[in-house]
Amino acid sequence: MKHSDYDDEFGINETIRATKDRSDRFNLGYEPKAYFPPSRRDTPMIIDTDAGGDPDDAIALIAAAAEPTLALVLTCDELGGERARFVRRLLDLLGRPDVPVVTGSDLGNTRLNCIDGLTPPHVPHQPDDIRAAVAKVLDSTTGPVRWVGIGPASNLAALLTERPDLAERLAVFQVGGALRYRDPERADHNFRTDIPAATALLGLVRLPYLQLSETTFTPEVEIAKDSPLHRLLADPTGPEWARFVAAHMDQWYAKFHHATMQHDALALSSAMELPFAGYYRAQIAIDERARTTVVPDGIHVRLTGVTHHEPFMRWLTEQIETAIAAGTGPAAQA
Ligand SMILES: [Ca+2]
Repeated sequence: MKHSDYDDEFGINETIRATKDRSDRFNLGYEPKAYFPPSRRDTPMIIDTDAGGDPDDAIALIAAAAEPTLALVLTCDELGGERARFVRRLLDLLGRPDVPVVTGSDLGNTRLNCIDGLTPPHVPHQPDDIRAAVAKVLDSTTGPVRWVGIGPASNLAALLTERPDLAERLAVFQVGGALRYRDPERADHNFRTDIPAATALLGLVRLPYLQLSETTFTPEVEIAKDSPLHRLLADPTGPEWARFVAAHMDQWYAKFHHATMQHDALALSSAMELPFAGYYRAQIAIDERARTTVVPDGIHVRLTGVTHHEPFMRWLTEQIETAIAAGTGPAAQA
């Protein structure tokens, strides 16, 4: 595997530079090659989602469905399999019946249900063998596989606890962690919903990309009730998938909040190597409440830094508009 300074956890580039300096001093002619990480843009992508609560997951899935690399969708914080049925229906309507959906961890929570009665009864419950589904994706390539965690980390923690060696194959982008959470007494939603899983993730994943809560806790990434984007999705003359998502958003607006912030599509965009969120290397600790802090000898991670919300939202809007123009979604054009 090649390395850049960005990936230089073990100081390899530093060593090369020191060797080059000594070589130059003693005229030994050592010429190091440059080290850069390979692009992951064409590698398979797995999405692990708690879709059906906050609609930002469903919005992210609209954009993800246009990606030929989308290989698998897992659900977490399940509602007895209803999140998986909802995702199955959404991907089918978006023209991606080829993408398997697997029912993942069920923590017994029922509060975040904004899909009540939406998925038709004929959509079957989805299989629940995560290990087999992930193995199939890993077996399809010898290179890395992208893992986009946009819910609690239960599935990934269970997988890597059993098979820690798989961490070498996964490039993990996880929405989770916070350095300045709005309530100092608790952690962000995804990490506090499954604290042991968040702790295991940090212990087992090699250099995860953590999208901190404060990165997207801003009105700049909101889709509000009756905003142009909400109205576009709810248009009665639009495609069925769009009205399906709009009905889901309506339950969120009625039960929780007048707007939804687009946390999850930003993590997707980072996995797609789009330049909206910048990451920097840091060392963090996680406490018994899953709150994260920067500490000198902590776990090596990447954290979101400067983020360009306005172009991100323009990109996301364009993804949705393109999908609507295509009817069943951009994938139908292929
Ligand atoms: Ca989510």
